Amino acid sequence: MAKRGTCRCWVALLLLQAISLHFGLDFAKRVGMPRRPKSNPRARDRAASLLQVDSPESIPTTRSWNRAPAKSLRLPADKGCCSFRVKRHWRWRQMIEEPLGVYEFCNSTGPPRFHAIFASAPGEEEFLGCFRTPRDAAVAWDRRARRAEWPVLNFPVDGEEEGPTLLQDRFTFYRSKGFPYPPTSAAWRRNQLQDLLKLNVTGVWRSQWMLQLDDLQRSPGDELCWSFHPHSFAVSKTKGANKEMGPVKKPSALETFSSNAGLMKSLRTCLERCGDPACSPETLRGECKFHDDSMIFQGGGSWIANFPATVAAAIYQRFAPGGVVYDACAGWGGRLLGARLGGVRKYIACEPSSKTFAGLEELSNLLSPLEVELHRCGSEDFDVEEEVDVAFTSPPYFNTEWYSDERTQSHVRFPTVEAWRNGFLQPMLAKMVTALRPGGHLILSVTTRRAHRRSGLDLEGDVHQIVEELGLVQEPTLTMLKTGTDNGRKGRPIFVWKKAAG
Ligand SMILES: C[S@+](CC[C@H](N)C(=O)[O-])C[C@H]1O[C@@H](n2cnc3c(N)ncnc32)[C@H](O)[C@@H]1O
Ligand SMILES: *[C@@H]1O[C@H](CO)[C@@H](O)[C@H](O)[C@H]1NC(C)=O
Ligand SMILES: *[C@@H]1O[C@H](CO)[C@@H](O)[C@H](O)[C@H]1NC(C)=O
Repeated sequence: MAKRGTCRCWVALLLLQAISLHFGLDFAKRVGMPRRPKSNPRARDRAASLLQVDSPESIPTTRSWNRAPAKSLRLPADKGCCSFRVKRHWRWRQMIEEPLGVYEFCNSTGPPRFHAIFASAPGEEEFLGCFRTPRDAAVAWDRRARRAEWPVLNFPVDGEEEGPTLLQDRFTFYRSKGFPYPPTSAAWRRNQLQDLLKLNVTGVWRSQWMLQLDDLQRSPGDELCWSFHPHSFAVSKTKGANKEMGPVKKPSALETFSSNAGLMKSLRTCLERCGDPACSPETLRGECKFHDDSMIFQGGGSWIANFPATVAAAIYQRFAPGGVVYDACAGWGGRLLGARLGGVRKYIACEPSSKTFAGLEELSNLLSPLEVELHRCGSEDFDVEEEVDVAFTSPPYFNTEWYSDERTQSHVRFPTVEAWRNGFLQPMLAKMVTALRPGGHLILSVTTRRAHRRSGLDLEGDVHQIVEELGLVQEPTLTMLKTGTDNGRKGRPIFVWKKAAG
């Protein structure tokens, strides 16, 4: 538990805070070692009242976002800062008590330094500087947080909440409630769909070839899709396709939640990076996908992503208005939901995982008047019976996501890169192309990752070679921008080909 200071100490800190704000960080840097401020009693009352709800579903969701999957933030190694290379190992007490936004790093030559890191926008982290003491870093972080009207702070003044003291309460709450699954009631699902149908999906086009959402990691419709796939939180990503040792699984969101370290890290970042003092189920689910279950702060969780429904809707609206579409690997339902939002007449798809298939069937019952035809099989074996206007999918990336151990999973049936390419990727693409009407479009969301290349899989290259051999003509590539502030730097490509008319 956090130590409580005396009342005098708290007043002194308030003063100090005001002075340091006034004179800038140089002053704060000269102040000695940090002392924990007294916790804000009102914040604690509010925290307590938040915890008196019966079900996690009724905790209000405040403004929040989830970050992009693990990436290492490049920190300047000059000015006495430490490089990012040394990962932070926590002790349990530190996890609860350390100020928000402060990361201790050190290198073999120098003393430890404290870096203040602020999440300035979805997927964007801002480096605020490195400091001699945690307190200095915490003050810098608070100052930035106030500018962003962050509701949780290290050194709160009247009416603000103190982050670290909330952690223990949240931890106890979620330990007793269990994993914060999304709501599943019919009424909740209907409301979600009603709201989604009000969206103007045309607005997702930022220019002719660019699609943009405020936050790709948390896009409209995701929650509705997850509601039908509670098993998605038990899915693991793998660390590449190591040929000798076989794939190494990362912890799933459920495993991260189940470990004390994973849950505490996730709750910390709900406060410090998502600005969600309630640590709502929605925010926490995202954070559990980001973190692993270790005492090291390194990301490392299984970021299982859905294809954004509104992006799919915008693509369908443009390439297949009122038409028939085929999705060879349906996945979590982002494109199925997108077909409804984009005014498609009929959606045909394959999905071999039995749990995911069941979820998609349930989702499709909600989506009339969209006609839905789902097939529980691998798409390498499936011939579409009618002509389609668009064949659009995001195929599994060999074995980087471990959806299920069933034999129908492409990476289980074809366990080597070579066999997977010839046995799954090629026939799937050939059958998609066959299904297309003359003048119809093949659309694929694929990227080659470093881990793929290391294990000899160049998904992007292979897909291009196969589709070219199938005789399609490539059209300009669409870019799906990752955040609202991205200017095309981090976009993900969506490739488009056209089948010759006549
Ligand atoms: C398209 S999803 C990847 C997640 C993705 N971002 C999405 O769009 O939801 C990959 C899906 O392909 C499925 N899959 C695996 N083997 C397959 C096969 N042989 N044929 C078709 N789909 C397959 C997996 O079960 C998984 O649901
Ligand atoms: C290691 O720490 C020393 C002293 O703080 C610093 O001068 C040096 O630049 C650091 N090196 C790296 C690689 O961070
Ligand atoms: C939807 O958004 C587009 C582009 O942002 C705009 O041109 C169009 O008028 C909007 N449609 C409706 C019904 O608001």
